[in-house]
Amino acid sequence: MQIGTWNIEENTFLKDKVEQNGSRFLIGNGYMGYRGTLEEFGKDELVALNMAGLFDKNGDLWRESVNAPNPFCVKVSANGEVLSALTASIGEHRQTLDIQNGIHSRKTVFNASGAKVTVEAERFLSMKRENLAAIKFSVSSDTDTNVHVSTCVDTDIWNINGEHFTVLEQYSEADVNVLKLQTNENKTPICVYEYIVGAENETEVALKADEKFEFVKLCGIYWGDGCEGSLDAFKAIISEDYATLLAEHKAVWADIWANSDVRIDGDEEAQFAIRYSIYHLSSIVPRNTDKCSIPARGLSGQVYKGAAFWDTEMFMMPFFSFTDTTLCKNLAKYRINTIEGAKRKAKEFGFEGAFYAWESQESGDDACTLFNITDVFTNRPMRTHFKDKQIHISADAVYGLWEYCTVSGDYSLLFEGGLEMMYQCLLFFYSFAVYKPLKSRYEILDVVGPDEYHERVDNNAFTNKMAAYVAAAFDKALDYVKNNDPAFFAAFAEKHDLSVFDGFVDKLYIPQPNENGIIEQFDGYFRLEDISLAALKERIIIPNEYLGGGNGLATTTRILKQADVLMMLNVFRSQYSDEIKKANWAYYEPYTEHGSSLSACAYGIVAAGIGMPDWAYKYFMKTATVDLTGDTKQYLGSLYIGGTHPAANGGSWNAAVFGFGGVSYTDDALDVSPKLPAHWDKLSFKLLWKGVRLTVCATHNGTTITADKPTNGICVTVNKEKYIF
Ligand code: IFM
Repeated sequence: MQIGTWNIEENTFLKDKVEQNGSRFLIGNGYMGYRGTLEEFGKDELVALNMAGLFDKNGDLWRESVNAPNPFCVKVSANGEVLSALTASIGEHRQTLDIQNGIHSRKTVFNASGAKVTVEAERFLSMKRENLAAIKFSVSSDTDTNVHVSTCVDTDIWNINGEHFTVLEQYSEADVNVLKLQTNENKTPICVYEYIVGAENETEVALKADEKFEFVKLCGIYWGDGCEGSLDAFKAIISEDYATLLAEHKAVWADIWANSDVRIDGDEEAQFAIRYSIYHLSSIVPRNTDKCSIPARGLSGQVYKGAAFWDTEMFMMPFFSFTDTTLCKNLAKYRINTIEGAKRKAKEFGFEGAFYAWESQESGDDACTLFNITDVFTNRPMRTHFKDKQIHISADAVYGLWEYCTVSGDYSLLFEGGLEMMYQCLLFFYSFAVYKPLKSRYEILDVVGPDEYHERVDNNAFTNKMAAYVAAAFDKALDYVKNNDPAFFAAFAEKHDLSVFDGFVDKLYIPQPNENGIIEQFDGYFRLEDISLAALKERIIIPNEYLGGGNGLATTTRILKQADVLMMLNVFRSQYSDEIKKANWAYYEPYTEHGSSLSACAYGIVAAGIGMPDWAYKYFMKTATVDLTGDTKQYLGSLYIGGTHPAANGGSWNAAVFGFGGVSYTDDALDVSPKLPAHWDKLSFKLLWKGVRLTVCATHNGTTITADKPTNGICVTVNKEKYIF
């Protein structure tokens, strides 16, 4: 694969890369994502138009996001020979993703019965009109050739857990082919429209040498309430020509880059990697709704059921809160909108308040099953405790909301269910915690922390610290509401007995550094077998065997799947000294498998802060190139987990900006203390802080910050010194 300034390119066709390239060359517009497959491919090549926020359950199979019919299906044959990259002889091949403009293109020259037949295609999912999928397709040949081109909206598509729609109607109306479907479980309508300019669904062309046959296809995809009046909406779209639709799509991308680009001078590889991460985040974030969040595998398919995890709040939302307040607010609102599901879950497990879904779909009910992994030895489902014990999810949801308020300075969500949501989450932690009278403290027992290999542990440092965060954030939110809307506060205090939390946070046990400065990941961690990762791996009998849970090889050892204490030191980086960070980094790093793409960024950010630029760079690049190299676990047990890695994409922005950019903040002050790797000449990025867009430009000689409007006295410091604009 070649990497250019703004694009990636594959110059040979390799069958065994089809699956990986499907994720690498993904395009998306937040409403839908389309995998980077070729037009002649089908379900065996994992073609998917994955819909954001639309879910379906087939029988007893896992409930997952819906893949819509494939609008980009085009098949070509020349002189009777099928031109497919999978079977035909190929002279030249190029597949390109232009990340500046969100455009996928391909050019393949086939050797077909003595003729060289060139197939070219360019496609995009419109950023301007979220229902539009557009493709321009052409065929040319060096000799006179009879070509047959066939295009359709393919309903025979890839699904992981069974089929999700039935076709109700198919007809044509005024040059538009109409396809009406509905999902199986909730009977949600889906409408797909196809409009072709310059061809029919089946076209025979007697192609003259060096002539080009070209057509454009515009498809409209709508679901749910969006189907209402959608044919008229689609007709308005197709009244514009392809060039206009493409130009307006590119204009939106230009705005996205203007507000979010990170510039790294002196390191082309890092420059591309950070932009590629931003490209992915921007392609998959819901743009016009607060009814869904970002799935853990983005819009690259149905892996992880299309559900949102803590990945959104803890890894991706920082990017959005500092670059696009509207998008970030929608993500925060999504958790408020799904609180009823979280309350049902708390009740189901015997607690009060709101226990958010580990795998959250549209209602907030948990899509995670109690048996989430299949054991490779027995082929039986394994009991895992992600759903019932990974309780930090409720604190992560609060973190997303409260950090949005802090960074944007917009507290309106508190009055739109946000304060209630924070209260319900605090109530959940309060009801979950156990008071130990002999120790005079609350403890949080029997949980799973970020490191999923160690289940049912007591006093996981990250979880306890996050619970304390919820209490502190709730207090601040209450203060804000009290000061700004006393009547709202009075009604809230009337409804809820706030005194129940008295003393909770003061008596909540937060694991502290020991005499060596190390914070124990959970009670008893230090007593586990001290083994190296390499030695543990030698014990593996079957590749992909699951290392955690009841019988996993890592369970009785100190080997951890992903950053846990380091995640805590990253999130609360201003609360711990460099000495503590150094000691814990050195202690935990050798034990960390980085078996999750969520792990590397925490190590990178902390390393940058404590003056370990080489390590920081290594972990930054690891996180920023995850979807470029495709170098991640594809299976957990026998569960397929391939696709894109939005949390790592967010993690790379965090590592660049919080790590090398040295950005940290408190409720009312922002500090920028850059620590650039030696080989970088310059790092510059945008930060939307309290409604003012700042441009930070850091070199080895100093840092400048400019603002796009009067700052009204917002407090910004550089290396902790007051910065005057
Ligand atoms: O949320 C993560 C989790 O921390 C590790 N396993 C994969 C999940 C989805 O990315």
